[in-house]
Amino acid sequence: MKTALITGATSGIGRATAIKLAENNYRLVICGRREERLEELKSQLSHFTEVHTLAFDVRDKEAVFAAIESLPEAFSTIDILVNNAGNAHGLDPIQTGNPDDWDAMIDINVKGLLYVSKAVIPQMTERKSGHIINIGSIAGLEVYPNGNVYCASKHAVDAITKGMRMDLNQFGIRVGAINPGMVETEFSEVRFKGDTERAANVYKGVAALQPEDISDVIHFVVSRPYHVNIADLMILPTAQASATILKRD
Ligand code: NDP
Ligand code: 8X3
Repeated sequence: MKTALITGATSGIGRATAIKLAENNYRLVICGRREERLEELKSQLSHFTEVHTLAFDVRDKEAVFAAIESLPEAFSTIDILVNNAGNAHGLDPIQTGNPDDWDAMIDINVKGLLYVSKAVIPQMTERKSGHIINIGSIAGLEVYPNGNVYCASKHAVDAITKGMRMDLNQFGIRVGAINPGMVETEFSEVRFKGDTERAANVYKGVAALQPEDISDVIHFVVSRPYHVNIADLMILPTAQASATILKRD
């Protein structure tokens, strides 16, 4: 049985991925800051598979390393790392953007992903096997107005994914990116700081992707034969043609 560690498993894409992998017999380490949600998901999934929870903030370097270090023997060999934790904070032009939002996006989406990877990669290089999936975004492939720093953080994820694939090639480790377009999750609620009406408007009239659309693909990617690495995928709702072109009904 393979073990997958998923960051950001308390909501949206990460939660759906945990459910999909549990149903398909992967042992899970589910991570996030909201401990109650982790425990709830654990009890929901425990009849499918073994689940271990790790509550930590990916911004906290020491906490990240301590959490991975604390894994009990049965969960300590990570075959698959899904670097999913992340969010947009704000949607403002650069001249009025809030530096605290910038810090959050760089610290979580970029540095957090690096810390978790750094904590897990040594065992993969040692074993000469492993699979890292980084959740990027269409925002990592295009820049859109007011997306400035969020787009920069996801462009960084794109660069880090490519760099990881090169550096880890000699160890036979698979590295790939999944770059979704619009997915209906708590993403917009976080971006607009709890303004649920503004968040709901993002998805109004658009058949947005659902988290399960992405978790299906993640399951497909991890279940390929080991010599196949799905290196890079962009997944859009049919209603979306680019970061800014959307067909609203
Ligand atoms: P959600 O807001 O639904 O989920 C975000 C997850 O990230 C939560 O589980 C949250 O857990 C976790 N997270 C956020 N900050 C931290 C932190 N500091 N430390 C640890 N965990 C954290 O959003 P999505 O599911 O949509 O987002 C998942 C990923 O997909 C992100 O990387 C996002 O950028 C990307 N993405 C989303 C798209 C969309 O349209 N929704 C499109 C393209 C990419 P907790 O709060 O419990 O810590
Ligand atoms: C999330 C999708 O278009 O808001 O990464 O950047 S978008």
